[in-house]
Amino acid sequence: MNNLESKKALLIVDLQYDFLPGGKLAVPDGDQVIPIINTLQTSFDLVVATQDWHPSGHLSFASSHPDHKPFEVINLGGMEQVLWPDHCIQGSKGAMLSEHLHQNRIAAVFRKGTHLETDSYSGFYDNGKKYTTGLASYLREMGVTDVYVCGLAADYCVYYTAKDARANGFETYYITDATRFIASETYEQAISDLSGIGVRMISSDEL
Ligand code: VGL
Ligand code: ZN
Repeated sequence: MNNLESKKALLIVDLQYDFLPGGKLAVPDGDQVIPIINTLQTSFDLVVATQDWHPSGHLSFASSHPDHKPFEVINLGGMEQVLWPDHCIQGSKGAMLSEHLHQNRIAAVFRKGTHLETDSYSGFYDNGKKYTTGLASYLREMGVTDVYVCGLAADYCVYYTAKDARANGFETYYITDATRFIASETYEQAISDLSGIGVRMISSDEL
């Protein structure tokens, strides 16, 4: 794995209290990835994190749509939108990265989901690709060639972040044991989509 021409970045997606057990949108067993990711960090040239960071009243929240309940799907700005419980509100405890995640080696944190009217699963763009977070330019400027994606949730933000990393031309790896999903159906779909576009599935013990 030690190719001198490559520069590997670890992208830690949304390791925030609201996605961990006890959080507003808890991912089952989400906390189990933290020790794995802490160990992994030392094998990378660059470690970057993303942070879901919604204003209150965000239109991805079921609470913003009085006729709907969490996990229902609506049409929002021409796209299918799953309605979520309120989560990761800017400045709240639930939006903080877990204190159990080692953060000393995190060089930058990219915040997403900040536009009221549009959701953003990917760390690179919002779902309608109207706005960029600057992550792709940053990784390129840092000379990164290979991106390894982990964190929460496997079937939403980790999936879309891996997809966009690949679309941006990075050699992309999805670390299967360093992520957990919200639902098994969406997870199966995500894995098959990613495999179809050349994202490689890898386990942390191969790193
Ligand atoms: C996420 C749903 C809503 C995630 C973020 O981090 O996977 N999922 N917002
Ligand atoms: Zn969100």
